[in-house]
Amino acid sequence: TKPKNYTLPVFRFDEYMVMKAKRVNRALEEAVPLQHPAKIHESMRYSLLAGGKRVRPILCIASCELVGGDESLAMPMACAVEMVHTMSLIHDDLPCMDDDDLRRGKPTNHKAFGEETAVLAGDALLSLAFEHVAAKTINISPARVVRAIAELASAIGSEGLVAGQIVDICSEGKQVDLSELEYIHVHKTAKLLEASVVCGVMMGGGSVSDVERGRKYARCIGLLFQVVDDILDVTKSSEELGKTAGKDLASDKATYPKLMGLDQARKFAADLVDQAIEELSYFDAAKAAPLYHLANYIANRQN
Ligand code: GRG
Repeated sequence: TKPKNYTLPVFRFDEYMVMKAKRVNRALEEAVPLQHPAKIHESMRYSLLAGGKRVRPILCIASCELVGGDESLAMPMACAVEMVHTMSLIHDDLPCMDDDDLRRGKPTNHKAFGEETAVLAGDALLSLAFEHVAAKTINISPARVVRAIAELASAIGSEGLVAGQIVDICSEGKQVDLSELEYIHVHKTAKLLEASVVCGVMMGGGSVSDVERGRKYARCIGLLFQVVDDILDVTKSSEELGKTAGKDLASDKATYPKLMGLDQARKFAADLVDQAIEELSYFDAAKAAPLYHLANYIANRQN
């Protein structure tokens, strides 16, 4: 039993995020040196080192620490999930996909380097992600590393991100119901967040049940991430327009607020946070603190 005057140690989440993001940025910088051929490496670095919240690598590290692993065990995998995330953004922005001009506050990769280079930079980052995990992970059994690599690969391919993207593309201009919307988001967004957590637990030496508990937590925050994105789209554009109905309530794109109403979408988000936090109750509270705060951070983020 705890002494009467016992209080949980204060966890400084903001400091944790800044510190982890700095270390991830340093590791990413080292992982992609500016070497020959300069054009492709400049293009890879341009998008990879362009900022971003680094939610996925920090989730990976926090999940490794959740089961008692040191940050260094998860760092190669943390870099890999950010490389995959960045390449998916580069390809998503291409003229043949979303045709976007801006990303992370800068011109998109194809605007800065041209389409051919942007496609290749994405391909090279995807390939480097797997090379990096396989070559740089030390002090972890090869069987564990192979399991994590399989987990990451399955989150990306035709049962993961690519599946979400193709269903999203095919649904353009059509009526999308809640179950199809959920399919798109689970695959486009939640799968990589799930792999970040699951691979982090694996790198930290977690048991099979630790992995499955981590997965349940990640599934909640993965969906939460997108519900919040949809809510932000509505509320932000409402603020910008000074109107009550935002851009996405008026546009054709299916979103949670559009399909279930803003209040219900907010309630859905709150339920997902509660569920995510519930999944952490089995773990040591101090070790689970970063993941607890990360769930709240995802729920309350403003961008
Ligand atoms: C993965 C092989 C492969 C191909 C790509 C284009 C594509 C297939 C998939 C699209 C995936 C996509 C762009 C999903 C959206 C994910 C998302 C919520 C992005 C925003 O993430 P944040 O807010 O962004 O974490 P920052 O910039 O902070 O990292």
